[in-house]
Amino acid sequence: MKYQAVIFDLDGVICSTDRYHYLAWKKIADDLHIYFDEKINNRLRGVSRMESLEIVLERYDGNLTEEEKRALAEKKNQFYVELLEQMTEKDLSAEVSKTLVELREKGLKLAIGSSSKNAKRILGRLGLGSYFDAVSDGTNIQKSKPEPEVFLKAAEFLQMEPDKCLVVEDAEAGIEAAARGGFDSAGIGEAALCEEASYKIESFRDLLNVV
Ligand code: B16
Ligand code: MG
Repeated sequence: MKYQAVIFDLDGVICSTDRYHYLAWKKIADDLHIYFDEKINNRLRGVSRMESLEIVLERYDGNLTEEEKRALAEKKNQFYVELLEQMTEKDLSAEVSKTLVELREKGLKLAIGSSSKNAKRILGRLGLGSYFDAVSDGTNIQKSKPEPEVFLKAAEFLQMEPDKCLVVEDAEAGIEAAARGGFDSAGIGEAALCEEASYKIESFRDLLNVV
């Protein structure tokens, strides 16, 4: 086997919370009369909450203090967390769940590398609360993707060197983070178009052919 561990991004790889992020940011944008659409939302993938807010505010004419910005980010998160309440174990696809089991049966360690501060809440809702060998997320990093910190921490938690781990990502920022950290990466969805991705996969199951 080429790798001893797989580090998964969460939003967009293990589950689809992008719709909830979209709806929550849309509410913030509408309140401020800022134009916001799915295309802009795509730029928020893998990016931290405060950096996402800055992208949303690119089309805002007024001036906001740091305190006002923090309040907006907090409000967005409240909407988002309310939407997450709708998630259940049924939101974990059979393909993802089967593939995780098969990867583990091959002897691979499995970890999460997510920019989200809600990662553990989401894993809990999906019934994966204690499934992974390590969870590195927005709560244990200073710099989010495309900085490699979240993946380097995941490797450290697993006590593995980056070259023994494969990162799976749906966002360009995540593929770049993996490359900067010395990890090979598998790009899925939009990230499959990234030149820097070591492998381009069409579906989650294809990972079984990569490791
Ligand atoms: P939160 P990932 C990322 O998760 C999302 O893709 C990104 O859209 C979001 O802004 C970021 O988490 C922070 O999320 O507001 O919940 O802390 O793709 O790295 O798993
Ligand atoms: Mg993602």
